[in-house]
Amino acid sequence: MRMNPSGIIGLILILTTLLSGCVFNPELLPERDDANVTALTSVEIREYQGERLSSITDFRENSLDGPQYINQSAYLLEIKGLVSHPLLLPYEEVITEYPPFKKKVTLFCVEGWEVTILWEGVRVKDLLNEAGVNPAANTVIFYAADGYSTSLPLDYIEDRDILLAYSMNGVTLPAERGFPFQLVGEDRWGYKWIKWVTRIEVSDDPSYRGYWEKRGFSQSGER
Ligand SMILES: Nc1nc2c(c(=O)[nH]1)N[C@H]1C(S)=C(S)[C@@H](COP(=O)(O)O)O[C@H]1N2
Ligand SMILES: [Mo]
Repeated sequence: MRMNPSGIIGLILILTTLLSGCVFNPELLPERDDANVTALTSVEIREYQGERLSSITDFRENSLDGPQYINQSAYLLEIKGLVSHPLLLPYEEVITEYPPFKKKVTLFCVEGWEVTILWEGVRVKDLLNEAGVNPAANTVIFYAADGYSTSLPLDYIEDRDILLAYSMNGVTLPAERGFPFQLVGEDRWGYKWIKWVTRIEVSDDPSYRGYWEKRGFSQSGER
């Protein structure tokens, strides 16, 4: 039987999502004493506070260079730029040393689809505060493993408690969804929700343009 390419991609996505659920290792989870944070499970949550959530397989994978497969033990999150002490943080350190938050937020892609997911992650501002933000800073630029980048105002990141998510619907982000981290760019178009984040640069250049912004999409990304 022949399958068209989108059928094959869909099948691969479903299989890899199922597989990542099976090999999900609870040993990797941080220990928490925060009673508000639900322990992560390998089965995704589909309802939160009485409302339906989308499935983590409802996304369309149309990233610029396909899914990135990041090696967790080699991974380091770099925080640099206008900070008093740049940081290089291993995955476990981000997850265990910073307070966890969760939020139900909808991602809207400019292509006309949307997904509502329960995200869990750390606040970007908590990472930035650890690095010590220079008072001249006004912009945060994010870079990813596939060469993608985007930027957002520092005020937005701080005032809105913007999350760097490591879990969606109670499941660790699969590679297709941006493991180890995806930015939860609430109230901004999906192209601001950078996946596979490797570097966060604090800057005083509000005119920096990321991948889609350079190609004509709005700099603010406001919907
Ligand atoms: N690194 C990286 N992040 C990215 C993209 C990308 O191509 N590369 N695409 C963006 C776009 S356009 C959207 S709509 C969201 C959607 O997430 P998804 O690809 O998991 O569906 O990811 C965003 N983050
Ligand atoms: Mo998108």
